Amino acid sequence: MADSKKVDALAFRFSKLREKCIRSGESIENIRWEFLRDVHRVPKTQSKENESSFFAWNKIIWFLILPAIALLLCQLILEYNPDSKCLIEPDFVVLNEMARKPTNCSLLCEGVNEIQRVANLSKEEFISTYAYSGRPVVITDAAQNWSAVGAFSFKFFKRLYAKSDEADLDNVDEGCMFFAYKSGFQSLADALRMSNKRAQWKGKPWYIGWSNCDPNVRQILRKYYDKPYFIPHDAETGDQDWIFMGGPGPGAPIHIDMVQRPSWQAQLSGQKMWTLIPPPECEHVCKTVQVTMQKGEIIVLDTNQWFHSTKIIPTGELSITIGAEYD
Ligand SMILES: O=C(O)CCC(=O)C(=O)O
Ligand SMILES: [Fe+2]
Repeated sequence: MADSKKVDALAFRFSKLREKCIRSGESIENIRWEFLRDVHRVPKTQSKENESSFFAWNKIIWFLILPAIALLLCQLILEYNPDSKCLIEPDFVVLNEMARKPTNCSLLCEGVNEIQRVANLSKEEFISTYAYSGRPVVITDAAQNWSAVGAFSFKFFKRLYAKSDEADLDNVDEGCMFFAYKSGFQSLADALRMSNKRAQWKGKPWYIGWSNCDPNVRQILRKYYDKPYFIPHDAETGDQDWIFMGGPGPGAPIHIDMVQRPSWQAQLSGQKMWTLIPPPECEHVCKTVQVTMQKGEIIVLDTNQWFHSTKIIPTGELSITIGAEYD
């Protein structure tokens, strides 16, 4: 098998495993970023280089390859007995890191000291500078006129899914995802059933994310937003909407994704701070950058290349975002 095929096959198996573990309610919060930084640390002096890379390789073998074999074996067992549990909990930072293609640091992040905020972004400039380089950008005027700003709320989603006959909210088989983070909810249905008190941020804090799989819901959602104006006509946006919602405090913990394409995300309510960390192999030329998204702004970034985490800023409003991938 060619190398790229192997990577694709591995990526496919890991993404299946990820879905399976999300379905079985396993937590994906167990992040070992510090460990990964250690594995990839660029040696400071030439004399230590060989020694460091020797230890780094040992670490890679012990901490990445062996658990991966254990996970693959576990997956085989799960094929025959879906009720069994994995001995080793999958750590998606590590798994995605293993399947990731090496980054072109000068294209992605070299010289990026802060995330650019731009307005009136032409399609041409979007394509030449941001669309496929992975360089993050915030387009400040991109979602200002969408009716989703102001219309989307916890109640809006509760009513929307209650109305849809077809929405099978406990079913994630269609490639539909639900991220519970630390909320304790088992599914989107479970989250939408939370008490009014908790929904109004007077109970246990929560932050959730999901991708919508219901075509009726998709049709309604799209009445409230447009394809962002800077995305070229012939560039497709993915047919899955991703929604993230929750109150002040931690949002998504640090992770890297393994989705097909780069994505945009519009801030429709509240404010959210993003932290983007360059991949370890780019640490010597690239910096960690942060940006706080205001209502009506869109961020574009390649979540397959930047490690990222989010934090909701207290403003008195829930943070609500919608996003999609583009081609
Ligand atoms: O919006 C968030 O809190 C996280 C979003 C995210 O991880 C993503 O879009 O890849
Ligand atoms: Fe992500």
